[in-house]
Amino acid sequence: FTFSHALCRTPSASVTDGLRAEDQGDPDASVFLKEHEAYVTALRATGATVEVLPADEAFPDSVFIEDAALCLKGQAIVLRPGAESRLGESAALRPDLERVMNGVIDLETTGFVDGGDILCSDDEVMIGLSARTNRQGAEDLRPIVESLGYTLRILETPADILHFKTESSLLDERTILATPKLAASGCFQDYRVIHTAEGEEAAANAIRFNDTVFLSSGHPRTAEILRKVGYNVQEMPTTQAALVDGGLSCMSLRF
Ligand code: CIR
Repeated sequence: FTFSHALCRTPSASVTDGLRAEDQGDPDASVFLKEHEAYVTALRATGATVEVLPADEAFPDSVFIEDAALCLKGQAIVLRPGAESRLGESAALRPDLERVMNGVIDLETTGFVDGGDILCSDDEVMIGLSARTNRQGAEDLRPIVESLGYTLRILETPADILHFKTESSLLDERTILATPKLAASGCFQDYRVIHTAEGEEAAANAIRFNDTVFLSSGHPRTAEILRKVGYNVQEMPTTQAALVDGGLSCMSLRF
């Protein structure tokens, strides 16, 4: 959770066509832009260098840059997102990864992996199978992450959750914030788990970025729980990302 850099992408005007499980109205592209700017500013305030790539109108969901790649130990692994409209995001991002990372490794697979299904600690990469990430993709990722010194654990993302990290995030080396529902699957037994407060499940898509835990606004009881155990919590509005099933972790690659 200590990072010197992040890579983000400006939300496109086409974000109004972003994928969503349930339609609660289109996001407003200009409000999205403002929330995104605040996000970038907050990451920078931790001391990190944050590069913001230009919007890519061809891909409505490209603001959710985390799904197209995984950054580990200075290397970028170019993934294969599982939604048809998002498959091309990887190739579009690759030249930038070549430029900013020490090396780029392509996930060669006929399967699929979305970065949102991957939760990393210092020594372990957990990958949740979901509607976007299948076993073939996960198995083909295994040798790559093992060659970088991590163990890979394949888990199940419960059926009605988009991504594994929609409902979990790393708070520190041994602590995970998760919804009671995801934690109940037993996948975090080697970690200390802090549950989101009832009715605040969306708070689980948080990010620990250097000294700060960024939490989506509107989850006061979860914020309180985290502050009580000593985390420095900063709340950030994600109202527009939420309309297209996105949250804080999806909007950056951290390295
Ligand atoms: C999608 O359905 O792919 C986007 N609308 C949301 C992606 C959110 N990404 C993430 O949780 N890592």
